[in-house]
Amino acid sequence: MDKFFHVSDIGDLGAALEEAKQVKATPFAWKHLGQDKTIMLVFFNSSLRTRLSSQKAALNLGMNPIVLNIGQDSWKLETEMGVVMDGDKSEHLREAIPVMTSYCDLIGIRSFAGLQDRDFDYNETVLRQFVEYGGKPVISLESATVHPCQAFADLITIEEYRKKKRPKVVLTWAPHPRALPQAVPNSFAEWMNAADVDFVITHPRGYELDPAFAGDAPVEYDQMKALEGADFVYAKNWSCPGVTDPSRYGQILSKDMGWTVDARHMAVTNNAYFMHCLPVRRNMIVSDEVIDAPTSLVIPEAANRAVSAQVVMKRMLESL
Ligand code: SN0
Repeated sequence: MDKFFHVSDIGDLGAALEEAKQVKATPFAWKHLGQDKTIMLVFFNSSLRTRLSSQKAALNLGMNPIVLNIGQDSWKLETEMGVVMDGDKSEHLREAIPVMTSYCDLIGIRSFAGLQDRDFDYNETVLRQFVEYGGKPVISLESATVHPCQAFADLITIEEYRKKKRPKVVLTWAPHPRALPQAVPNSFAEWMNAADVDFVITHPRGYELDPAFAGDAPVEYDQMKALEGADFVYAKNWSCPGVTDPSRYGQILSKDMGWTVDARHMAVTNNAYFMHCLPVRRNMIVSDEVIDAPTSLVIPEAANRAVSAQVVMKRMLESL
């Protein structure tokens, strides 16, 4: 495996879930794989789970993690080609990437969508430069359009808690004060479409996800109707993906607090588990009552981030 962006990069999901189970049971069984190997974790944006779980996964595999926070610890980096660098950015990715990858064996990048230019974001302009100029296996630690480590951890969690072979999983949009990327819902949709689940998406009109990720998943605009009989409720805010109206890309179209997942919503589900990738805005995305209930999986879901990251790094080390 030389890149981890999409569900297709992991191959057979049954095998990946089986491997996740083994990694979780015996996390130190592959320490030899990472001996004398280095992973560089590059953050253009804030992180808590991704940073810590990636370091933990690397350490479990015997690897040395190096973490770099761009703009704080390093020079500010220019990401666009062909610009006159007369602003605050001192170095171009074109040089910084091969320099960084000369010191490591694997590299993970966090680089959120800028939400200004849909083409720049949806072409994964920053990540693609790491693939092109880095020459080392690349993991997306949430890039412009995907967050595969999160979606894989979500699938592992659903696999652990499901009470039936094919559970109903509902991805619901929920309100947020800021414009957020679509990476988490894009990847969640992509992975759920590939998994053995009955998947439904619900959001206000205008929030349609890019078909490259949403595929043929049914969209139900009536949130209550979508939630009926759900076994897992996955809440997330995202800004306008600009599918139906490209001029509104990255904008907030609704702050309707009627979409905040609360006890009224959970009451129509099949005693569903609540999921969210975190960080979560309490009483915007989800009521205290729902996130504090025993059916909330947010903590085990976050814990599984170390498992998904370890499976991905293990596979990359095995194919070096
Ligand atoms: C990010 C997002 O893509 O939605 C990361 C999620 C893993 N979330 C945020 O930026 C939330 C920031 C906030 O102010 O709540």
